[in-house]
Amino acid sequence: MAHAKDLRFDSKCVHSGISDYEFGPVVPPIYQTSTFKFESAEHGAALFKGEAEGYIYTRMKNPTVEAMENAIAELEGGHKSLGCASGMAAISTAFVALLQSGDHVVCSKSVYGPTLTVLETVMSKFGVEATFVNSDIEEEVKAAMKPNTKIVYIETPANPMISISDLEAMAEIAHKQGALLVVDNTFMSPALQQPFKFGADVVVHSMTKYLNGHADVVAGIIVVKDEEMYLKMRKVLNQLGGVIDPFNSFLVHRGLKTLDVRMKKHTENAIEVAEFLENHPKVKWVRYPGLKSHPGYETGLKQHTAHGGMISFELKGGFDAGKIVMDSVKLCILAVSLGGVETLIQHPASMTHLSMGAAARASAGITEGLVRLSVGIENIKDIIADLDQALSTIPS
Ligand code: LCS
Repeated sequence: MAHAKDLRFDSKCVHSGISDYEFGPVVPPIYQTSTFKFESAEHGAALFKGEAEGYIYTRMKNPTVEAMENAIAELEGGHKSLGCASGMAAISTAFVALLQSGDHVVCSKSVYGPTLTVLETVMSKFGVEATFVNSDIEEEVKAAMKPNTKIVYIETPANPMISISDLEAMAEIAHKQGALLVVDNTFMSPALQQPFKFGADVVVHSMTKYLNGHADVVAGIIVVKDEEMYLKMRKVLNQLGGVIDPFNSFLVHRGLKTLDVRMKKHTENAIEVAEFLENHPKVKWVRYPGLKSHPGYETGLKQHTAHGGMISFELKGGFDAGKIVMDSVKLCILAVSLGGVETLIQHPASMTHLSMGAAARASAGITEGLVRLSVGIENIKDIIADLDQALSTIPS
């Protein structure tokens, strides 16, 4: 078989990270073991010294985990990747590995709530300072840079405002100052956007979302672009211990096979839902990267190949109307998280972005009436019929 590197993206999804295993299985076996037997005392010592290739202990390295890590590095166009217990484990491990006391981070205001909270309440305890900016406005990012800025951290599109930051411009600003650009690529996945192509230094994901795609795993990943960075991250991850386990790795690797197909269907459905909402009399505004009304529409066209499945919208009736819709949907599920095959609906201000606090939400433009939709792969007519009936329950 051709090496996965030589294949097109949709073929890579199916074949990346797969090698030859004992008995010839076509998918990687689940090596559900915490530890590995040494051939001899000498062999064990050689493994620990790094003089022999092999496995020691699952927190350090495991073949099932390694197979999934190789697949994602391949899909993102990175050098190697590190499987983590959750998206937050990936993000916090990257912060600990890359920062030290006295360093400064420029972070987007519109990021997943706990990412902002980790910088503000955890990293700050260790002397790391952060400035939060609207990273879709380049001037704000430039103005926030300091001589001790070590990381520019963005999500694009960002959770939950779906705001789009220019990856190339962010890389240029960061690099000019000797800082790294760290990108959370959760909302797009490598099927639609590959931040390394635009100058990112580190890519992180909540694999809980599109990479796994089936709402049955919590996991994260850090993708790096060179061996030096890999060794630095691996050392910290092994020591802090927030690693993914073999079974979850197996599930994510299985989910990757349909990533390209799923992202196409998510996008196809989301465009129709966004247009339906934009034309609905009870909807005030809609944020979706595929709508020309999105302020980042043109920037998005430069860096993602399709617009993805995430939509935020505000109802004319504000929070009360949003609550009625969330309590009236029948097909769409009222739940946080995103990126699974089922359509989910949630309210960022009282749910995913509660931990940020009202002031930070207001400053990031996260209104109290904002509703977020993760559009699934169901039949589009069923999704729209459900939203239509739910919207009709709002009193005029
Ligand atoms: N990054 C992004 C962009 C996210 O949306 C999330 C979780 C994380 C990182 C953290 O990943 P986790 O640790 O949960 O695997 N986002 C969620 C959301 O919007 N609703 O529930 C979780």
